[in-house]
Amino acid sequence: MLKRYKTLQQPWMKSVLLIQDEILSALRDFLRSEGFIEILAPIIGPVTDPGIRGAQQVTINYYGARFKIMSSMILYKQMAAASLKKVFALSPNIRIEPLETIATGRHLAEFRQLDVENAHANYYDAMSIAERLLAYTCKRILKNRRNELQFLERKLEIPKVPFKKLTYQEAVEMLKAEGFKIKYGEEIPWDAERFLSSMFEQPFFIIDYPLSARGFYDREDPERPGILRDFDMYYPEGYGEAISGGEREHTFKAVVERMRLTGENPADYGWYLEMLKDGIPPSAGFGIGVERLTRWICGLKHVWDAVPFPKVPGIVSP
Ligand code: ASN
Repeated sequence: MLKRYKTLQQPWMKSVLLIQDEILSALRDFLRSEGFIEILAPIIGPVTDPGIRGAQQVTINYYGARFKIMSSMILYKQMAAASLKKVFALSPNIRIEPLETIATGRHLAEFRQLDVENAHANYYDAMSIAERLLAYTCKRILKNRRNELQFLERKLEIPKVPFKKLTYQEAVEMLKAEGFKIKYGEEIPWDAERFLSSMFEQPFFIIDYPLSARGFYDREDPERPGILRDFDMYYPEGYGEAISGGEREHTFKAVVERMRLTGENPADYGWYLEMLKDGIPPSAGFGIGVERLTRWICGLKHVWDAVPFPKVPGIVSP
């Protein structure tokens, strides 16, 4: 394998990084044009996102207290949205992914997430922002980085908005019909996710996950107990999950109940629960992984080819 500093000098890698630079400006330009304000995210804190599908958080000793490195800044963006209404932040997240995720080609132990949160919005509003954000980003790449795409032999089209929406139940039924063994209520396994994604030629949403599949912050539909007002967005062509998002459970009582269900200890969530007790507005939002977005736009086999300094699960190099 080439040393990383040599890889960075390869023409294909330069094309990827030039495309990524354009992706980063397109994401910011679109969100600003929609009235979102960029905020700086925390890197460590007493709490972080517990809903990370089997990955482990990293705990550090912070002046004698146990602090976490952000697995996502979701709880913090709710705080910011309570003040500025429409916010976004682009920040690194650390998730010590299980070793077997290396086989998916789409997991990194360190990645960057663009987190978006919109006070008083519902999950359909959040999906509308997400799909238009993706379409705009593709348009910008086709306009300003056409040569680099050609060099990578990637045929990219601007996806057509609105994207198709499947419910979780419909997705599970489609997968069962193809022979996958999935129980209603489980997360969609990695191999099934890849297969489902390969059945589509345009990005699409999976909505309305069951309560048991997600963390405490995705809001349960008051009209449909057990169903969450949330979504994932999938890239087509086998690239799999792109985005997770949803409406937030934001009342103190509901969040404490949900924490008990997911096995979280409310005592660990000091400032967050105090904030909810004081009251924050409802909100909805999502997070999109920048390296996976780059991978899909460039048509790369592995997500670690979509980042200059990758941290691949299980691979430790000096
Ligand atoms: N950032 C995602 C969201 O906004 C959550 C996540 O990364 N797990 O819902």
